[in-house]
This record gives sequence, C-alpha cells and structure tokens, in this order.
Amino acid sequence: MDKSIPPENRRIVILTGAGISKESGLDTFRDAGGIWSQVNIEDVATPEAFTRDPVRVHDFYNHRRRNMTGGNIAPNAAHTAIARLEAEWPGEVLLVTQNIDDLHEKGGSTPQNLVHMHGEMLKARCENCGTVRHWEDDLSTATPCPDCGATGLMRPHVVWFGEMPLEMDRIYKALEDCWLFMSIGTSGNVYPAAGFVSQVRMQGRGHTVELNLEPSEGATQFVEKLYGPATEIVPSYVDKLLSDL
Ligand code: BJW
Repeated sequence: MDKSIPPENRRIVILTGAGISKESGLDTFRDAGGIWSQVNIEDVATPEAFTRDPVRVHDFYNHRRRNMTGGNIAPNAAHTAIARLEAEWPGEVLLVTQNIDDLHEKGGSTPQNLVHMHGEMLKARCENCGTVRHWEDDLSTATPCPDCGATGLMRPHVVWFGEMPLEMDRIYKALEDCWLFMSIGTSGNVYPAAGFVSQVRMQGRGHTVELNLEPSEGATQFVEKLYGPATEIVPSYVDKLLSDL
C-alpha cells in the first residue's frame, strides 16, 4: 500500500458478493447447495427465461423476496465493519455490491456511496414505462404498473445474464485511481465484476486484496489474500486499516 498518498486521497473501492451475506442466512450461488444447484440459470436469470415463462421467474424471485422480508435475515459483522470503515475512513469509500439484498443498507452503509450493480430485490421495474419502484409484495403477470397501468410488464429490478449491470461508468471511474481494492465473498465467475481486479492492476497503483472463504477464480490476480468466514476476516481487516492510519 502506498503510504506516501495523503489519507484523504486514499480512495477505497469494495466489491462484495453473495459470500458476505452467507452468514446472515442467505444462500450463495455456486457453493455446494447454492442457488444454481437448485435451479437452472437459463430458467430464471435471463431475459429469455422471463419472456418464455414469466410465472416461473416471478415464483423464484417472490420466494427469495419473502425470505428476505420475513424478519429472520439481518446484517452480520462483515456488513457492519464495512459501514464502520466508510464512516471512519478519511478518503472516499465506494461500496459496489453484486448482491440484491439490502443488508449493506441495514448494516449502516450510506446509500449514496453504495452501488447495487446487479439490481435490488426490493425494487420492481415496468418494462413499458421504465419506472423503478420500491417493492415488497409478490409480483405476477397480472400486476399492473402503478405508473402507466400496463399489465404483465412488471419485473424484478435485477440484472440477468446478457443484461448490462448498473452504474458501470461510476464504478470504472472509481477503480481508475483507487488506493485499495477489496473483493469480499465473490467467486470471480461473473463479469464484468470479475474483471475489476485486473482493471486496478492495469493502472498499477492500487493495492488489491481478496477476502473470501477460499481462493476465488481470480485469486492469483490479488496481491494480498485472506481466507476465512467474512464475519471474522472483514472486521479484523477493517480494524487494521483504521489503526494503521
Ligand atoms: C464466503 C462465505 C463466507 C461463501 N465468508 N466468503 C464469457 C467471458 C466473459 C464474460 C461472459 C462470457 N460469457 C458471458 C459473459 C457475460 C456474463 C458472464 O459473466 N457470464 C459468466 C458466467 C461467464 N455476464 C453478464 O451477462 C453480465 N452482463 C454483462 O456482461 O453485460 C455486458 C457488459 C460488458 C462489459 C461491461 C459492462 C457490461 C450480467 C451478469 C448478471 C449476473 N446476475 C446474477 C443474478 C442477479 C439477480 C439474482 O440475485 O438473482 O448475479 S448471477 C449471480 O452471480 C448473481 C451474483 O451477483 C453473481 C456473482 O455471484 P457471487 O456473488 O460471486 O456468488 P458465488 O456464489 O458465485 O460466490 C460466493 C463466494 O463466496 C464463493 O467464492 C464462496 O467461497 C464465498 N463464501 N461463504 C466469505 N461465510
């Protein structure tokens, strides 16, 4: 880490994936028993699947939305440690999550410094008028858009395979001159997020660290690696960053 940079100019970009929410009780995708071992990606997570069988896709997301809003899912020590880092760090912190859950918000992260690049479970979008709304109820093919009234065109506000992730310009700009890039709880299987580490390495200035249960697909690209449960390794890494200031 380049300690010659003044602390207020040390921007941190944090990428999180499903592994950070695992200890809160949410399934990951690619681990044994994960979501993609229970359902086929092609059946639920592509625009083609939604066109072919919207009832199936709605069922899949309604079930996950109800699980999230049911009162049993709470942020864990890794989510709150990230919020603490954001609050106490003298430079900018941009938190980019691939997760569609709201555990970073509930853990205290500031919405203005948080990008949900794969969308949000608690939002729905109308494919007719484009309106995005906070949404906690089930969606169905009979749900009318509260704005334009069109029926059958409300969908989860999530990014499926083949669709463009959200706020990519903002993310790439933040990666350009970041001082530290932290990747937490992601398997490094899905692009463009899996390519962020090489983006930082290409610019040659930012330190890169992976914090995960086990080495990810892109592990060799990280300069520093720490392996263990997120609730243990993230708070201790944050403590170290703050005490080294
Ligand atoms: C723990 C832990 C604990 C467990 N503590 N850790 C060929 C080459 C390159 C790209 C492509 C290609 N063919 C197609 C593509 C593009 C495609 C893609 O990447 N496909 C790959 C499969 C190859 N990507 C896309 O289509 C994306 N769009 C796109 O590329 O647009 C064009 C574009 C190009 C360039 C710039 C900009 C745009 C869209 C991807 C959409 C992904 N959508 C999903 C579903 C979202 C909604 C939902 O939740 O249902 O997003 S798929 C799913 O995977 C979800 C996740 O966000 C995403 C990543 O998963 P994640 O978070 O990494 O979870 P896991 O399960 O894989 O890993 C968990 C990790 O945690 C593991 O490592 C565990 O060990 C660890 N762990 N417990 C710490 N306690």
